[in-house]
Amino acid sequence: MNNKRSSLLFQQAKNLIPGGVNSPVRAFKSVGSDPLFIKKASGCTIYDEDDNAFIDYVGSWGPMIVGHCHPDIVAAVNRAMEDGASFGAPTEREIILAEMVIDAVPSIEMVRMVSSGTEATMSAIRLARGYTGRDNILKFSGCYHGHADALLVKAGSGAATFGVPDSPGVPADFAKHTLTAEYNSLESVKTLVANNKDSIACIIVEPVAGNMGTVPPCEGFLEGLREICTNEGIVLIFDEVMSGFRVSYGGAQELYGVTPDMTTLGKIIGGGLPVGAFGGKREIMEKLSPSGGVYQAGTLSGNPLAMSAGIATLNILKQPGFYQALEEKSRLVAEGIAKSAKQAGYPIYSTRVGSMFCAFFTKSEVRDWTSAAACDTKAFAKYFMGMLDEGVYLAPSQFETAFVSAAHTEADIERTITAAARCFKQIV
Ligand code: KE4
Repeated sequence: MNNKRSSLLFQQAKNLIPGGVNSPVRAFKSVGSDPLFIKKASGCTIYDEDDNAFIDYVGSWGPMIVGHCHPDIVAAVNRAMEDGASFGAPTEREIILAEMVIDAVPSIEMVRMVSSGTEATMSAIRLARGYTGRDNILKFSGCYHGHADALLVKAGSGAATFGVPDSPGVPADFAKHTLTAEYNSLESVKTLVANNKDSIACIIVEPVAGNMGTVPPCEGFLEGLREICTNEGIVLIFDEVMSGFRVSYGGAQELYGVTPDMTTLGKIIGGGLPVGAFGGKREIMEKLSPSGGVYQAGTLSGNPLAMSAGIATLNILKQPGFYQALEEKSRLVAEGIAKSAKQAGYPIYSTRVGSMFCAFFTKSEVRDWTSAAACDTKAFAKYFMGMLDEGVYLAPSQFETAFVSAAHTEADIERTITAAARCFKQIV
């Protein structure tokens, strides 16, 4: 595949931008290749700077659930742009999107818009701390909630329940307030809660984990977290930045029937423009400035262009049959890839929730970070590069999720499965 222009641009970018990218995972480091520079996209196809075309399963890491350049979204953003890009003042579009989010998401009675998922989770944690008067938070290994200091923390060694920084630049004093449990292990949560009685402000969890690959919640896990938080006065936060409006119109909380106290959103509700949101019970949200004392702010929060793209996107998602059609396409592609692996004699562990799916390069079950981390990432890298050569663009890491959009056709799915069959044969 000719990627001469991408390579040239990458060399230029590396002199100007750290690592040549504005977000680390885009650098293709874990697959040992230079990244492709993307010029444009349409539907489920992206085109790089060397005019190679790819069937896109990254979808900008989730936002592009209706496909790239959907005419309704392009028109909405163009109309908004003609009225003005940003005012730093309240607008009617913020009310319209807020109402749509509140109508859709069971836990949300009030919502605040921000400009990224990181801002949403960082703000939700501060609000939970302000609401409870408690300092500690609890997260799960393998879950990613953006790059706020409190969340770039890993479990302390041995019996130490306190967190330690997971990145230079995060003070130990911050990290010690973050406790880390094992995903799908209520026992690990109960132990930490018992050892830190009445000091935990919130538990934040991806109700469908999408940042260690796609890992569904085990039976009873979410219900168990709900019970623990209710009994202990802990704010339960579902980080649905990825799963929100993805696995169903009401998100994972609608799909699994478990209602958190707060929810964070992003990605899809901005239709590809910068957005994040956090919302929940009125009694919690009203603690937020200026109605309450917990401070949070943002120059471009509720930006008219992002609101317009979000409104147009949700208007498409709420059409009857949207998720049923997406479910069928997603089932076909995930099962087709798993079948190709099996026929090639290469064992993968395949997971899927709605239009989020993952092929784990392991023959064992994957239910948490420990089991995900045991995957053969070298074999995954070979598969990734093979699929790229076949014209299929997957996330450049074993520990990410693939996304199907409404724009993927049966022909795209057939091509993907055929490509996978060839790639697995090369790996065996
Ligand atoms: P942003 O700040 O990247 O908008 O959102 C952070 C975030 C929060 N919560 C969840 C569940 C997320 O998945 C994310 C961001 N997802 C990654 C994909 N694994 C974004 C890709 C990137 O970091 O470039």
